[in-house]
Amino acid sequence: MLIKPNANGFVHPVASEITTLSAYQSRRDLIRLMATGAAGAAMASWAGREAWAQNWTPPGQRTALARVNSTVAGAVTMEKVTTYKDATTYNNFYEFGTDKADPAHNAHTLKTSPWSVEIEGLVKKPGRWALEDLLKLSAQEERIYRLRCVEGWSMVIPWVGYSLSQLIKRVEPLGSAKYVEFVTLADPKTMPGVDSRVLNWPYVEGLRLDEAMHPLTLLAFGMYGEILPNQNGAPLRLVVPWKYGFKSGKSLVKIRFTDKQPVTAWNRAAAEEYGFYSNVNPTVDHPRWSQATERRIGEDGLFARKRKTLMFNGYEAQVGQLYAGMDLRMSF
Ligand SMILES: Nc1nc2c(c(=O)[nH]1)N[C@H]1C(S)=C(S)[C@@H](COP(=O)(O)O)O[C@H]1N2
Ligand SMILES: [Mo]
Repeated sequence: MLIKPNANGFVHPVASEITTLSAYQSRRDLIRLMATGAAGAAMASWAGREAWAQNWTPPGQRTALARVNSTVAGAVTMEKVTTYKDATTYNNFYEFGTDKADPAHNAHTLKTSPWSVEIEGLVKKPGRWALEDLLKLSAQEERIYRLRCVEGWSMVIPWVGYSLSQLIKRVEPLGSAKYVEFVTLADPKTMPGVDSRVLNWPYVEGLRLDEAMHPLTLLAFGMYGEILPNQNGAPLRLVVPWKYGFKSGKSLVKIRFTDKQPVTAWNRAAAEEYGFYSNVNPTVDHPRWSQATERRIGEDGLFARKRKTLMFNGYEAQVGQLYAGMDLRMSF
């Protein structure tokens, strides 16, 4: 998220460590639990490889086992995937600092096990879910989504997870439930950024129930065939590909079903700048900068050609009807 007005002032990330092999090995038990779907199986077999995280293999060059296996329309884009290094060293995760390189440097302190997610509010089956049970709830699949930040940059990332709708169906929302609120971890002991007043912690996001139920809305546990690195929102996060990146809350601890539109952290911080919907929309500018174009991370040079931003980040065919009849200038 951009606080300073210089939207296009791109700063190259400092080269910094990615999740180390030993940190990864200590989380092996989780990988085993993830080995439920085809993508999960691919993960387990990649586990022994030294260079597991350095290179993500494009679908066309994979073994049958590691084939992209998405059943959801629009879940695979044919664009060049962002390098693992860029995707794990250029992050927004303000709980670990506001600089793009901060999360990769600081997020090693995040304790992702044990972990649980509380389901509460207007549902028939509220309760606490252990991460292990969430991992087993549905087969995981790989989905290659564009992620477009409100700041004007984008990436293409192969996520691993399943549609959030699988979980929502299981907990049975009441007829009165209209919205879903997502609360993320705010632990001052492990998250140095929670001391700062840049946001009101915890970081909260929200979706309308039909948006949360849309098959493209992903509950992600991994990326690049691996468990999520801490800086990308371990052990589980949301990925809502047709909305600006900040709608995709990281390190979720609570999912609450409500009848009122949730007040989200960014909405609370600057309501004129960050609306509830925050659908990617090249025709509605942020009050301080244009949203018509974007810079793809990895293609950057100081004078890099900009890409045109697509309506709903390119997912209009899949999600456009969710907003039929709405004034997207008012409901931004
Ligand atoms: N808890 C939490 N979730 C968050 C954020 C954050 O600061 N805290 N930043 C958001 C923003 S602005 C973006 S663009 C994406 C970035 O995800 P990535 O670092 O995996 O690319 O995470 C989103 N989720
Ligand atoms: Mo963002």
